[in-house]
Amino acid sequence: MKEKIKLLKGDITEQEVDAIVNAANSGLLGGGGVDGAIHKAGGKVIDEECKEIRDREGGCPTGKAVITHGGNLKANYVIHAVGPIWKDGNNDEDNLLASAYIESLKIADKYNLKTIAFPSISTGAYGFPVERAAKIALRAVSDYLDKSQIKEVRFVLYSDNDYDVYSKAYDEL
Ligand code: AR6
Repeated sequence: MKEKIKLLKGDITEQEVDAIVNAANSGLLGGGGVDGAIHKAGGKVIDEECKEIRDREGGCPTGKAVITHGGNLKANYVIHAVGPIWKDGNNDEDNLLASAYIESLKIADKYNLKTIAFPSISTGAYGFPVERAAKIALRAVSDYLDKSQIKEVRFVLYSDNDYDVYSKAYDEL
């Protein structure tokens, strides 16, 4: 359901939604990029709950997601999704990327969350080509929303180029 998807340019840490999604790593250790920004803005609650999940479950596999509270963020929750590291496109990268989005939305539905914001997972440090990622992300989310209680999904793009790429993919959806 494409109509429930909104694209905007901005900083995901400032979004007033039920949950923001983090582009995390399997160790849930924090890092650079959007992960670093979310851990910094949310504060120690996020670090502590990530550590609990790491101690209990050993982290989060690629293509899956876990949830913590949002700490000092406006969002009540952070869903930490782990996208694939891009190699050459022949290592299941497309499916793993779609899965990172879908698993995040499944957790949101389980927690009865209605508004969710995503960054462009895997297209920074993990090197996934953004044109290809935008098509996969929008298709996966749009299809999932056909059978979900979620009211709005925002893609919060950090650069003008990413915003343009996602806009084109949205128009072609
Ligand atoms: N709001 C929205 N988008 C942002 C923000 C922000 N505040 N900051 C960066 N981006 P990346 P990945 C964009 O590298 O490729 C981390 O170290 C950024 O411009 O954050 O999934 C993790 O710990 C890019 O378009 O995530 C992992 O080890 C997008 O977010 C690894 O990087 C994703 O870039 C994950 O790599």
